[in-house]
Amino acid sequence: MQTGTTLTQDLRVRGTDEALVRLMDGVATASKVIADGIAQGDLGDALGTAETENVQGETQKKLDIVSNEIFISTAQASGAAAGLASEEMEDIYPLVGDGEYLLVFDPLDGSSNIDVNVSVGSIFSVLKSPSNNPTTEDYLQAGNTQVAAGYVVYGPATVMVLTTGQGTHCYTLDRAVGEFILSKESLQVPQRTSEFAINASNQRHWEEPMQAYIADCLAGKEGPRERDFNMRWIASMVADVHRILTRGGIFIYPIDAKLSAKNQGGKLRLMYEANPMAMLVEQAGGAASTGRGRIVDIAPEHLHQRVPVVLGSRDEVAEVEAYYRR
Ligand code: P6P
Repeated sequence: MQTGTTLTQDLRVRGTDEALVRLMDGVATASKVIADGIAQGDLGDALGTAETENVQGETQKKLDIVSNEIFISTAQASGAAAGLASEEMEDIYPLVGDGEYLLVFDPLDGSSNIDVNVSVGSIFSVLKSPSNNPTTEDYLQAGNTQVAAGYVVYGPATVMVLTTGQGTHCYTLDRAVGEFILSKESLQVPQRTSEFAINASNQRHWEEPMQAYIADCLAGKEGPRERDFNMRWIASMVADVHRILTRGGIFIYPIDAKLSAKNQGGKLRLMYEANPMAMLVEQAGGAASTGRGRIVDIAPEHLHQRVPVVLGSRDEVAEVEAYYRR
């Protein structure tokens, strides 16, 4: 009998700060509990809709609330975080103790997919805390200051994909042992792709450069791109990004007239969706842009700020940016 390198062993081998190891171990514990709740499906009592809405005005699933609470308790138990921010909570959440990090997370992204048994995920970002009693402003740090970023995809396998700035690595949950085991090191996103991911039902609302870019992809060999493209859209960011980190592609959630009309800068949230995914993709040799500039260079203005997201294969992200420059 033998097992591979566990998450905490691998982090220590990479020289990771011990408090950060403890925080990541807390996230791993939270995700094991969440994975179990999801796997029970309708047999468990975690599915179904709660009678509440989150700060985004979205109806919450019971598991959204349970997942948020699990992240809070495991982060507090780690003793490594001074505070938390979550998609499911309007305000920051101070923790007791003298933790040196801030954990910013979406505890269960794509939860509308749970009822139809499609992969969902948890997304998290780690920042340094400037003080023991961080204010909301202390969380508003650009993505290029992230200490670590990752997600857990709850799919046929439960896989954590994590970067601490030394590449992007995969850890697969060995349910028999109850440990995340290093399963893929140093992911590399192929530079070139012929596969795009976008919710095409919003096409009439897109800005002109995005309409032109997608139209040219759809024109295939006879069009200006001179090759055929494939499309995928799971409508679960973690699942779409995992595919792109694994085999390449470009993921796009652009700003559109509907979102602008609601005074929203996009659909996806900067602090706990776009920034962590951007770090993971860049650490794997890909690119992450709003279409007009690098996501991790954005100076955040508020906790639940939304941004357009164009990320994945570096050459294709550059192609989209070229359409916006024309
Ligand atoms: P749409 C899930 O609700 C989410 O936040 C992301 O996980 C996903 O990529 C996107 O929204 C799906 O949006 O408009 O296709 O339902």
